[in-house]
Amino acid sequence: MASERIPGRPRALSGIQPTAGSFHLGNYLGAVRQYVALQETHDAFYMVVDLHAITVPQDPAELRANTRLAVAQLLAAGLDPERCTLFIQSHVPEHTQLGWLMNCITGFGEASRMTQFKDKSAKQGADRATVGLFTYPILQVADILLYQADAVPVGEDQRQHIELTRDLAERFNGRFGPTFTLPQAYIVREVAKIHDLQDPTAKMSKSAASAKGLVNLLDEPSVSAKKFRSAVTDTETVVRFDEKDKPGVSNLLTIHSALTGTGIAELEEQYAGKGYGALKTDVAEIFVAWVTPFRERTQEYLGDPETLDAVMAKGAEKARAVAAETLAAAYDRIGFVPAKH
Ligand code: AQP
Repeated sequence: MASERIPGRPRALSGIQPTAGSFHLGNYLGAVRQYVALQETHDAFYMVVDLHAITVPQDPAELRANTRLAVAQLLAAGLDPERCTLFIQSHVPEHTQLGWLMNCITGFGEASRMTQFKDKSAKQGADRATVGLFTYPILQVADILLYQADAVPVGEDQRQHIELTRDLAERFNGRFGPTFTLPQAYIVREVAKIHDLQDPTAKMSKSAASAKGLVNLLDEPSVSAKKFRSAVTDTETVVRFDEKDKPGVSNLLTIHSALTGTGIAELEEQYAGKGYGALKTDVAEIFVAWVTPFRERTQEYLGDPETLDAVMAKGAEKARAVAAETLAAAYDRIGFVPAKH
């Protein structure tokens, strides 16, 4: 199958890790919602990045289950395999192959400056961090360049990796001739960093020390509602968006606005004189109303393994057609003798 670009449509590429039994609200608002929107305007490729998942220890049975669960959640969120290419990263071997080329043009110091590695290895304990965790941003570079992506929808935490991708693409193109498209990060400012409900200065993250501030989409909605109702705010009572002095309230306003489409200024007016209790209760209710059908759809997809398998097989075939072409060009430019079959 030859790969052809869809005329007039830029390429988008992104990935999400199958490292938990549920996506969290930060994953959804910061990234997955943009995946769904971009399938209307872009030639979009989205993958469940199981190769990235194993940079930290994974139980094999859980990894397999979480990978299928991730696909089910992406479909439940609105990805349509007729309008985008949805696949599993390890089904496309070109990712690791191009990853090696990228490793070989990356400076050790350059890789050492990746803040995600520093954060994640600190959480692991520095002596337990793997070489895979150290080089995962470089595999991510290969993920993006393989598809000649123009846009990469991600949260703010990934911005540095997109910069590295541009640097390495430019370096390769400069040394070996034009091969790769230079991508842009596609980051929606308002939702680029959803914060932990208990520690609103920190990013909502599955590996937070406490799960009290983490909203998992597949948790019992009543559990999440309680987390919203006990979200940390501040000692004032005025509902006002001020990320510096009122990070907890601002985070709740951001989530409210993202789920209802109401502007922040309008929300500030709506809650004038009402206090934080009303805001927390409303955000809890709004979230529950949104997440309930999402959970049901996820369960439906999980209960239909043939459809999931068919989606993954079709996605891998479409992705490989594009990836193989880019890898062949990169192998040729770098000076590898072509294999004769
Ligand atoms: N809090 C967040 N706000 C906005 N976007 C976020 N993303 C993650 N957390 C937030 C975005 O979600 C996408 C997929 O992320 P991932 O699968 O790479 O997971 P992650 O970034 O490793 O998520 P966590 O929960 O933060 O995991 P740990 O704790 O392992 O670091 C990405 O586009 C990411 O930007």
